[in-house]
Amino acid sequence: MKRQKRVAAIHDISCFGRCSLTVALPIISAAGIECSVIPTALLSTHTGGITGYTFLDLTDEILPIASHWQSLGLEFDGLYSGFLGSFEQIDVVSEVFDRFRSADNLIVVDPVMADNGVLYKVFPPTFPSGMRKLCAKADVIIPNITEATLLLDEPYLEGPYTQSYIEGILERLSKLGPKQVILTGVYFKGDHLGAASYDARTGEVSYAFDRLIEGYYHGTGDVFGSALVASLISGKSLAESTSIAVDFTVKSILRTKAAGTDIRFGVNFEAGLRELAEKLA
Ligand code: PXL
Repeated sequence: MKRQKRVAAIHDISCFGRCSLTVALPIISAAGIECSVIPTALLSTHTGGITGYTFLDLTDEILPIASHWQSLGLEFDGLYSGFLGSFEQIDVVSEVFDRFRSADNLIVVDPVMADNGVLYKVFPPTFPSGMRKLCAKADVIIPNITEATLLLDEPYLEGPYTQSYIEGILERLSKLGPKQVILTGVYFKGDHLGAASYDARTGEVSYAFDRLIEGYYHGTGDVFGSALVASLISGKSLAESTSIAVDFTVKSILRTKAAGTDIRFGVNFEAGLRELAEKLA
């Protein structure tokens, strides 16, 4: 019998606020994929627009967890990293990738570190150069435009963007190592926002756009990344997975906007899980 697909998600646990593992677990599980976790840090909430949060760095737990898994002979179809709890964790997660990489599994790195032109205040200025090394180990990376420019050591530019600028970024990012790159926060002139994907092996670029929704909704990068990983591991193509992830994220934002809840508390992705599960079944 073929083993059920299995992903290891390597993110923090923000106990409240719908991001990282509290998003990755339900979304990946909804696709019928077993989701194991390596928590990178434990926080009472995420750090976006909320003060006074608790923070426990779990760097020292990561390799012992990996070693125990290895002793059990566990294998993973995907490894998916996101928010890391310390600079040192970059090398530690890189080692986890080395230990669990196989001929046909997928390593996905979301280089969570910045947005709107600024590096998150919890990270030192050296963080992007470390993240660049981790991205070099990935098969797929999913930066937003700010993260992409930090990875490339290029100045951050405000949109609207041109197609040649976006496609240049995609190509330069793939030269760092990952053969597939998905860039989020892409918009040209008009009221559409979405993601661009690039497969360096075929040269194929594709775009998935939806309407632009005003406001900064927290955790949407993790909702997008988790839906993307769920789709890719379910066997959908890069372009189709990108479009499924954009659709899932936009519907989650629209539901949240209609409900008028605090945008720091994450988006209502839960109500979209059934539809996602049906699409990926
Ligand atoms: O969604 C990204 C993210 C994940 N985890 C924590 C964060 C953030 C973004 O701010 O603070 C703890």
